Amino acid sequence: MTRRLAVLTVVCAELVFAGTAGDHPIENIFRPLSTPAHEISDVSFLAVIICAVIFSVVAGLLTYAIIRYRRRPGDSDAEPPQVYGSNQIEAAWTVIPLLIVFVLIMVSARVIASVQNAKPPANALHATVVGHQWWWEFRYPSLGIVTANELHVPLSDTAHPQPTFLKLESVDVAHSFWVPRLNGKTDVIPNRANDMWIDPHEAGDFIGNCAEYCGTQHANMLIHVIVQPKPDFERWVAEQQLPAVEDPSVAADKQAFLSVSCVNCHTVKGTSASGVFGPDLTHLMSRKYLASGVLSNTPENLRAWIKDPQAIKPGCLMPAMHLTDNELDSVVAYLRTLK
Ligand code: HEC
Ligand SMILES: [Cu+2]
Repeated sequence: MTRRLAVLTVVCAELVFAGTAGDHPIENIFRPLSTPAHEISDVSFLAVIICAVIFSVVAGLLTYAIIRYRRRPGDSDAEPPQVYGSNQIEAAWTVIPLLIVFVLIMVSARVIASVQNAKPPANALHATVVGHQWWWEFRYPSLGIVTANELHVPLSDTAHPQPTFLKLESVDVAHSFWVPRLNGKTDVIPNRANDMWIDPHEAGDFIGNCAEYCGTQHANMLIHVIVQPKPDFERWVAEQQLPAVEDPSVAADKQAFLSVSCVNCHTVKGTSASGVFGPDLTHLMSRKYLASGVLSNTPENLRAWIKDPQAIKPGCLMPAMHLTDNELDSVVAYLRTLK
C-alpha cells in the first residue's frame, strides 16, 4: 500500500514537473509553450488561486470557531444567543461572491474570445486534421502533402510569429484533438469542420491523444506534433512533396507489395497504390512511430505490424493479411525504402 502510494506520488510529480520521460514526452498542461495554451494556463492559475484563497478563509474561520467555541466543562445546556438578520453580513456574503464571479467571467470571456476568434495572419500555415478510428490523417492542402500521426509545424518565434491553423474533421465518429502543451481540446466531429490554432515557441516533439472516447483503440490514438525550426520544416516539406523514391534494388519487392491488397487501403504516391482508407505510406520511413504512436518505426516492428496488426492493436481496422514469410520480407524491404 505505502509502496503504491509512493509510486503514485512519483508519477504525479513527474506529470507536473517533467517535460519528457525517455522516448515519449509527457503531456503537461502546466508547462504551456504555445500562445493559446499560455492564456488557458494563466486563467486556470487565476481560478485556482482565487479558490485557494476562498478555501483558506472558510477553512480558517471554521477551524477557529471549532477551537474557540468548543464545549468546555461547566458550560450550561441552554442554547447560546441566536442572532438573526444582520444586514452588513448578508450584504458582505452576497456582494463579495458576486464580485469574484464577475471577475472570473470577465477574465474567462476575454481568454475564450482571444483563443477562439483569432484570425490567421497572412503567413499562417494551414493544415487539415482528419480523425479516423484509430489514427490521425494530416493534410496540408496548400503544400500538396498528406501524412499520418505526426504533425510537423514550423517553430513560431515571438518576434515573427507563424502560427498553424488547423481544420478538424472526422470520417467516422467523434474524436477530440488534444496536445496539452499547445492548446486546449477541440472536438473532431463528423460532417462538421471545427478549427483551432497553435503557436509553439519551442522546438520538439509534443505528444497528445484523442480526448473523446471513440471505440476500442481510443487510448492508442496518439498525436505527435513535431515543431521544427523554419529551415528544418522547409526541408521536411520538400521531401514530403516528392513522390515515392524509385529504388531499382527493390523492384521485385515493390511488385510484391503492389500485388497484395495493401493498395486498396494505402497510397504510395507515384505508384498504382491509391487507397485512402489507411495512412498514406509514401514517406513511411520519415515517421518515428507506427500505428499512431503504438510502435517505434523499426524493421522488426514494421514486420510484426504487417504480419498481424490485430495482435498489436486489437480491433484496429487493418486486417491481418496472412502473407507468407517471403511476401512479408519483400513488403517490409520495399516499405523500408520509402524515405
Ligand atoms: C482494409 C484496409 C487495409 C488493408 C488491406 C491494409 N491496411 Fe495497413 N492500415 C490500415 C489502417 C486502417 C491502418 C491504421 C491502423 C491504426 O493505426 O489504427 C493501417 C496501418 C498501416 C501501417 C502503419 C502506418 C503508420 O504510419 O502508422 C502500415 C505500415 C501498413 N498499414 C501497411 C500495410 C500493408 C503492407 C498492407 C498489405 C499487406 C496493408 N497495410 C493492408 C488499413 C489497411
Ligand atoms: Cu479518437
